[in-house]
Amino acid sequence: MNADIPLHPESPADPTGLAEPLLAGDRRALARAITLIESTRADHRAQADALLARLLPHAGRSVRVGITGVPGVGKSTFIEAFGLHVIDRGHKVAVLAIDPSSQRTGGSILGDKTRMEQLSRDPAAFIRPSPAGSTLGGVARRTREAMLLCEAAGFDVIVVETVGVGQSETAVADMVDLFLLLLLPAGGDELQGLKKGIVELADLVVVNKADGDLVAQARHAVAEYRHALALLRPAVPDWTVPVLSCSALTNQGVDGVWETIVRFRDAQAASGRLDGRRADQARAWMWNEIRESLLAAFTGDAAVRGRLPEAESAVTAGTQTPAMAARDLLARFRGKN
Ligand SMILES: Nc1nc2c(ncn2[C@@H]2O[C@H](COP(=O)(O)OP(=O)(O)OP(=O)(O)O)[C@@H](O)[C@H]2O)c(=O)[nH]1
Ligand SMILES: [Mg+2]
Repeated sequence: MNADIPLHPESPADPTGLAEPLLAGDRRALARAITLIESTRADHRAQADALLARLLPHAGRSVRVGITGVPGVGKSTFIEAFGLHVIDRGHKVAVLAIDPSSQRTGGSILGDKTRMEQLSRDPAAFIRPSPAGSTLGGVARRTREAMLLCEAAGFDVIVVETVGVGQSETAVADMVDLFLLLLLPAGGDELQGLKKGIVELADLVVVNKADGDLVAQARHAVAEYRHALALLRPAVPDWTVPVLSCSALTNQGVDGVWETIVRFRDAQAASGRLDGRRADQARAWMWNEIRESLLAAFTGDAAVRGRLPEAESAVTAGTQTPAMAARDLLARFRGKN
């Protein structure tokens, strides 16, 4: 069942002492373990890798749900209502966030901790803000690893949140079992400020704020999106993307969202597509790591760095083709490796 197969089947001893309490469900140990994997220090990285190798056999047993939607759609309010509902059904919920726009990170942590007040106080919940980071790849890696740690700590529903205006939603869709798009009770992608292509990533669409004066508008939006989605080729075979409505404020319809997630997840598990999707994600993650590491080594290489400004100006001046400049730089890099 676990597609995230450890690369080192013989787990080395746990140098951090965090593995045992974390496996016992200690949230403080989990928080410290996540801090460790977020660290960029080389000695921390080695400890984090050892810890992950030790914990990987215990990861994977969760429902991984990605949630996106434009600012103000009600993601935090929805996750609070959804999380409490799911806890009520006997589950443990971890909420992680991906937000590479670091200037927003600080604010969104504090905002969410207060907006998800009841959830953050629940012992069956764990809320972790987005790690700071300059590259989306780096942020995504740490969020993936945090997800594995949460699973090892016994959290069996993982929610990964992102704002639906950048590139981060693809990164989230690439790490979850189900991707949920939260919409406002209004029509049109442009109207909602959604990036083109984001609707295509969704396994489930939910129109939020279907309450009060907005009920009729929400019904209209549901019909419109059902129609629009019927014209798209389904991303997952045998799955027509459902368009539901709910009110995160009154809780109405939140149970239906969870039921649909369970239905999707059960069908995917039964057909073997869940394992297939996770295996594909694990493979893609490995290649991302390779690309990022190679690029970091390349740009950090002294011989390359010394030559880069010259190469760039030759290319921009048109005196050398980009392909030739790249080959020359790569040859310098390889000469050292
Ligand atoms: N009427 C109504 N208002 C809602 C509902 N859900 C959220 N809101 C309100 O919408 C506003 C934004 O909600 P948030 O949960 O902060 O939205 P968000 O998507 O997390 O926003 P960002 O964190 O800025 O991306 C708040 O004032 C909420 O009270 C809902 O179901 N019905
Ligand atoms: Mg929010």
